[in-house]
Order: sequence, then C-alpha cells, then structure tokens
Amino acid sequence: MIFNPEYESMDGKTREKLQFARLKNLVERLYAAVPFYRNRMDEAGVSPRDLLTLADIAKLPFTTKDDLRETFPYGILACPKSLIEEIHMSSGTTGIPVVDAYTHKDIEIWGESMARTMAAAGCTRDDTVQNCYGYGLFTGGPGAHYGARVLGANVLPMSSGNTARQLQVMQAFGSTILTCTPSYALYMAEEAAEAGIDLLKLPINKGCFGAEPWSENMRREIEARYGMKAYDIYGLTEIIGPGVAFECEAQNGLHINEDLFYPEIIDPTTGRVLAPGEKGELVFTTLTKEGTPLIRYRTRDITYFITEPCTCGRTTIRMHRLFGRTDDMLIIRGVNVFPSQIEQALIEIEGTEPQYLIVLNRGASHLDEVEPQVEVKKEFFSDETRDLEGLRAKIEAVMKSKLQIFLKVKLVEPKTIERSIGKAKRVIDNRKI
Ligand code: DLL
Repeated sequence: MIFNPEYESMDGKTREKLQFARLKNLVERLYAAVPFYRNRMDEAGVSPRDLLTLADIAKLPFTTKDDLRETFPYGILACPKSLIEEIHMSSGTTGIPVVDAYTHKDIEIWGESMARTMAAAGCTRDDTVQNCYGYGLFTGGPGAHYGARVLGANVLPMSSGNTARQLQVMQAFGSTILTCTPSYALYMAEEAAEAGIDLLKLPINKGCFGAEPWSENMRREIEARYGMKAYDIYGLTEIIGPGVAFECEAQNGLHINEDLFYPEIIDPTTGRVLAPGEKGELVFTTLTKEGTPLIRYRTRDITYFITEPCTCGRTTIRMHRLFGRTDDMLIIRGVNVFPSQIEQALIEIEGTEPQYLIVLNRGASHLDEVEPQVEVKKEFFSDETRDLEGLRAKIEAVMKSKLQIFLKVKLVEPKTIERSIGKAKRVIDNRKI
C-alpha cells in the first residue's frame, strides 16, 4: 500500500519544485541561525542567494561525520533547546557519536517516513508488529514504534534480546510483522528451531530489516525460515533514523523519501556529483527538519540511483541496496573488498551457515592478512561422509571466482560465532596501528 500517494507518487516536476522551495527555506534558515553553517558557506564563498535552481545545491559545502564530532553535542542545533523533545545518538561502527535532536515536528516527520516504510511492506492497522530493534538511544526501536503508531497497528515494544521471551510473545500474540536487524532475525529463527517451534505455522508473514549490511541470500534464508516476505529498510541517525529509504513489493531498489531527504551520489574522492547508475557515496540534505538539519551530509554509504519507473506506482528515486561503506572497505593485496561481498560469496555454498567473521591480522611481512571464518551447518557435522577439506576448498574456490583474490578460510563448528541481538559485528580487526 502507498501510505501517502500525494508525496510518494508526485510527478517529477512538482516534486522538484517542492524540493527547491524546501531547500531554499532550509538554507536561509540555517545561514541566519547556525554559526557553523554560516561560517561554512562564507568560507566556500556561497550564500543562500546563489541558490537559483535545485542543481545549485552542488555549490553548497558538504557536512561530514567529523564536523558532527567536533560540534558535539549541540553545535548544529538550529532551534531553541526548549523545542527539543527527544534525542537519539549512535556511535556506529566507527565509535564517533552523532546526535539527532528532534522537535515535535521532527518526530512527526519520522513517524510519517516510517509509516511509508512499513506500509510498503504491507503493514496495516490490522497488523501486530513485534518490534525487536533496540529501544534507547538507538533509533531502530523508536523509529519502527512511531511508524506502527501512525499506521494504527498494534505494536509490541520488545526491544532486542531475551530471545526465549521474544518467541513466547510471538506465539502468544500472533505477531504478523517482525522488525529487527537481519542478523537477529536469523538468530531468533535458530533459537526457535532449537526450541522445537515451527515458525512456518505462526502468523508472522513479513519483516522490515535493516541497520546493517545483508545480502539477497540472507533474505532468502530469513524468508524460508519464517515463511515471510523480508524487506530491506535503510536509514541513519543523523538524517532521521530508519525511514530514509525502503523497499516496496517490487523489491527492485529502495525508494527514498526524497521530498524529505534530498539525495545525491558523489565521487567520494573528488566530491563531484555523479549521474544515476554511477556508484558512489550517498549524500543527504534534510529538507524539512527543525532540530538538527543537515546540508549535504556525507553518509559514507556506497550505492547508486535507479531512475527507471517502478511497477509499484511510487515515483520516488530508488537506491540500490548498499554495497558497503567507504570506511568498511578492506584493501587486500590491492583489491577492494567489502565484508558484505565476502558474505555474499559464502552464503551461497551449501553446508555453511550465514554466520561468518572476517578476522584481520598484520602478518610477519607487515602486510594485511584476512581470515574469513565460516560456520558449518550442524547437519554437515553429523553427516558421516563429511569432508571438511573438500568443503573448505570449495568455499575458497567460490570466493576466488567472486572476489578475484585467494583467501584462506577457517571452518568453525556450529554455534561458535557469537550471535548478535543488534547490529552484527562481522569484522574483527587485530591489526595494531
Ligand atoms: O541503523 C538506523 C536504522 C535502524 C536503519 C533500523 C534501519 C533499521 P545508525 O545506527 O546511525 O542508524 O547506523 C546507520 O547503518 O549509515 C549504514 O551504514 C547502516 N545501515 C542502515 N540500514 C542499512 C541497510 C540505523 N538496510 C548506518 N543495509 C548506515 C545496509 C545499513 N546498511
């Protein structure tokens, strides 16, 4: 279902006009009220008057994660503190705290964005949402909660963890939609199997998963274990939390809520704006936010835009599911590799679980060494004809063909890789800087 057809299915020209009017208003407001932005624009020799078309956004300076760290906690606040109603924060994978301070209107925008997201996955007021994203400073729990509220669905505010209780609640209340990280969805499925609970017999039939990289294969695995349709949802604390972009039933890229969050793709090295189809770093401008608006914020996430019309009737631009982050990229013997690519290669191989770790070491020759550790399925271990060496050789060969480099793989026993209830930690970096 399209939650807000007026904005989601708007014709392109009308949307551009709306985006431009909102952009102009935002930039004028920030130039007048936030010294950080005024200084930045002055240094770059631009002023709000230089914005004559939407494309002129490229004249404005970028905002980076380092800027947010340097101005922590309130340096970019654009409204009186008394108007702030809620604060969220993420230290992300890089340990740098970033803050989103929400006014009443910002929370409404968030609820609207998440209602669009969850409606696209088929969520209606008749659904029972089991929300196992963490509640707290993390945006996942509250974001899905506000979306469910706007849709009028019944929400079970579970937060993450206590898996036995999650399964008990799922059965007792007949949850129909699951919201959590994809790695936690898989973990819960494993625990269900262990406890003899047949998820396929439960009413659960759809899920909104995000907050961490996952692959098509992981999607298939989740869908098979729960008997559900699994949707990818994307967002980040700085921009609003979850609700920035989401998949529709066509699952051919993620629709960006671009009337609220203006997207660009840039070359991460030169900062040049790239054309649709060209892969680069995703950048957002929050067109309507009041508390902590951002101009041309560099997300470090890598994707490209899809502009072909979508069969669902939404006209918003789509982004391909993420390829990784500029700061996650490993350079192994000169080849750029993302952890998600390693996963993608691994998970297709029969006999392995979608559980893996990538351990980075600095070898004797001071070169970076990578050891993918892959968990083997229980059935494989109990199989009399198991051939661990054969399996390892097979995995290494598949990875070599997909990644163009040879990586020596370590097979580990079932259930030895630590499970996560939130964002999974897939890379262990033992290199001493
Ligand atoms: O993870 C917001 C969120 C919550 C999104 C729940 C979806 C569901 P942060 O903690 O600030 O916010 O982390 C944001 O997580 O820049 C991406 O690198 C990564 N990420 C988020 N969604 C996806 C996704 C939340 N669907 C960072 N696929 C982002 C891959 C994702 N990576």
